[in-house]
Amino acid sequence: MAINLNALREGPFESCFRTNCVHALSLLVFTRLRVDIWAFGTGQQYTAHQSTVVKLGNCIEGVTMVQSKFGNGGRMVPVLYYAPQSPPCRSVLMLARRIGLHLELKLMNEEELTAPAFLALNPQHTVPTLDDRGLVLSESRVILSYLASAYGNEADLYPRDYCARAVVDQRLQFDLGTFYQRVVDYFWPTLLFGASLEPMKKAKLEEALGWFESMLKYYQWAAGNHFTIADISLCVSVSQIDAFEFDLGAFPRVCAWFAKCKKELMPFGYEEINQAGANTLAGMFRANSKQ
Ligand SMILES: N[C@@H](CCC(=O)N[C@@H](CS)C(=O)NCC(=O)O)C(=O)O
Repeated sequence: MAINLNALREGPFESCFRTNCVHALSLLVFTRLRVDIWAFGTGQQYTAHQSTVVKLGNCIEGVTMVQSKFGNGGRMVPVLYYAPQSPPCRSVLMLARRIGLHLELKLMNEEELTAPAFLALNPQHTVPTLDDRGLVLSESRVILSYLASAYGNEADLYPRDYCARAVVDQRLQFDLGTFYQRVVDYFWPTLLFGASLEPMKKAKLEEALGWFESMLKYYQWAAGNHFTIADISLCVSVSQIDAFEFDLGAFPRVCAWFAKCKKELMPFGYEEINQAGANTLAGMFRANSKQ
């Protein structure tokens, strides 16, 4: 089946036409299984594997939309290497549910993480790791933005507008480098090794919570007036300290936002994915802090 170029000018394919690939490329969908792209003038044909999608640069948006329009029949679905209790994995799993993306899940144990085959994919041996037809990504927040861009139909989840997107990216990086990092710094030595909790690290975490409290002053959600992937990432971080019974009483906006996030994510696995994982880590924390 061929898609008429003009028919692509509207609806979900419009973004392809905002880019300069419009004059150079035509998209031809031959089967439900494959998207083929012909470069005008060159006679060259590309299939929509990741490497060619990258070569095609700006056309990536149009290609992925064609793919999502025609579903996964026969195609490889993205593979997610994961561990259910891992906070960064929980955010990716909830996003996948939210955007209706089927992932092939590969549960990883410690031994498998350092096996040569996995190290070849991700030398850092961390989960989540995503393999989408050869595009291998670690770092959950990057996976969130990639999946929302490539497969999401909800414009606000990871906005295209570069100003709005920059705010989302700022919040994601605040979570990665500051907030969630301080959660790990404070709780993980006890969780993993039974070490005593350190008051200085608690103060650092409270400081980060105070900054997040200020960010919520002017917006309904973490990165603006729409629910975004930054809410998913930060919600997982806050849910973890909540499960550790950390007192959030001094941060009323964080508490109100957290309650809204739970409601928003409830249909997308909040209980079975996120709360269950948070409870598992909280159980380990309690057991180790008694030793
Ligand atoms: N910043 C990374 C953190 C990934 C990470 O450290 N994952 C942990 C599980 S929560 C892991 O894979 N640990 C196993 C290891 O480092 O070998 C992300 O957000 O994806």
